[in-house]
Amino acid sequence: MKKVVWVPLILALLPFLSAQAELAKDIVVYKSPHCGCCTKWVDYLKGRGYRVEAINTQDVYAWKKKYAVPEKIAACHTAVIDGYVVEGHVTDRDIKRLLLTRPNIKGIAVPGMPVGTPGMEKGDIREAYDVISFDEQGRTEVFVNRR
Ligand SMILES: [Cu+2]
Repeated sequence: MKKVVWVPLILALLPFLSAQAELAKDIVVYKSPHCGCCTKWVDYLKGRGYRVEAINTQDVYAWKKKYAVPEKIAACHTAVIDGYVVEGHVTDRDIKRLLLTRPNIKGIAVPGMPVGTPGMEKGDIREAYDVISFDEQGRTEVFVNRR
């Protein structure tokens, strides 16, 4: 069977798998000490059971460079979990999707700061956005779209 067939199957099973699979919960977040939305995202993760080590830095771009986050999709904070880079206001759901499917990529990013993402709440407003995956060479692809 072609590999591609398995992807929808895995995604369909995601809610059941995530109840059982031991997904990583330790996450390191690099952020500016002055970034309010970053702190809100950290609180969101803690609320979802993640053990967060938040590291304040004056030079977030040094960490983005270290973790190969392409400039064009860079956001505010950069996080590392289970060998993957998570850039910006990514949801718990998409972190789980990443850790369960384990694609051959460097990480995922939510570029910009879409309103309605965790840490960017504004009433009931939900902006549509794409979660972008990137590899070590800076190649990007749509990981999933959120509408
Ligand atoms: Cu932000």
